[in-house]
Amino acid sequence: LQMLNDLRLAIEHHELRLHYQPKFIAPYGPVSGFEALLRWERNGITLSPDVFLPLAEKTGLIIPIGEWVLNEACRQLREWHLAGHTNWTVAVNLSTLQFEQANLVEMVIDTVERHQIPPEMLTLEVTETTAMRNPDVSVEILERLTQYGVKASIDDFGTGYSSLLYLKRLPASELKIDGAFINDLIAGSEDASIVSAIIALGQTLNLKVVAEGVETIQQQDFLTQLGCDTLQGYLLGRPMTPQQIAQHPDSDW
Ligand code: G
Ligand code: G
Ligand code: MN
Ligand code: NA
Repeated sequence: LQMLNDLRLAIEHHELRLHYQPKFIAPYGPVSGFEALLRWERNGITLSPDVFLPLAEKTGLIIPIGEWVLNEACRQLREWHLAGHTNWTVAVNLSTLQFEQANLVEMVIDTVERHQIPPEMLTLEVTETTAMRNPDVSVEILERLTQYGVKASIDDFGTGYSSLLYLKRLPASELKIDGAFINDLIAGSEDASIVSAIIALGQTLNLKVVAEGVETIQQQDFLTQLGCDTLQGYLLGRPMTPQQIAQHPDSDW
């Protein structure tokens, strides 16, 4: 398979990039941080992770790729901090295989130490489905990471099967409502009730609630009314290169 051969070489050929999508404190900012989103520049075409991550996951290549992502995100975080953005955070997505790899905790701590960044500025996003696969183990892994200081976020929330008992025990600081509930969000809809319930759950469990996929002003206003803490989506900012972020005209960032 040509794609697999190319993907094996993508790291050493310097074809992987991170784009960063801003997250805003509701309703209008400022920027609280960014989610790192992987891209592969393959023969002049930018590929999204949906195209190559399933293959990376199946073949185990996600392990070196994931280490590259974490290292690059920490390097960027360090650079932003030195440039004065000392309150910007970066969130990195972890796949199931990465989350379950034996030396994840050591690898994360080692990377943070090497780049000399405050661990609190790094968030690890783990999907609800991944976190609930083996909840006792997830609690233990996240406990070690959060004791060190790194933050944890439960991604794509609402699409998995959470045990509320375990959700309560997971030492996460953030819940990300899956974009599927935000797409058609209007007052009075079924999605509005679900989103409202997730926000209430987050507040009860002392978790910051993030909405992703915010595309309209109506969604932005409504989510703010419902008490959502943080907003992310094309309305507020697309995934961008670090250069685009450096050139952003809004000083309120
Ligand atoms: O970025 P979109 O930008 O197209 O991302 C598509 C999917 O890929 C999302 O589910 C996102 O969580 C996932 N993703 C993006 N970047 C990374 C990454 O660095 N590692 C992992 N494991 N998943 C990622
Ligand atoms: O699974 P995860 O939530 O990590 O993935 C985030 C995905 O959502 C990425 O593919 C990212 O590019 C995409 N995304 C970010 N903002 C928006 C948005 O406003 N609308 C849509 N449709 N997708 C978005
Ligand atoms: Mn995510
Ligand atoms: Na998500």
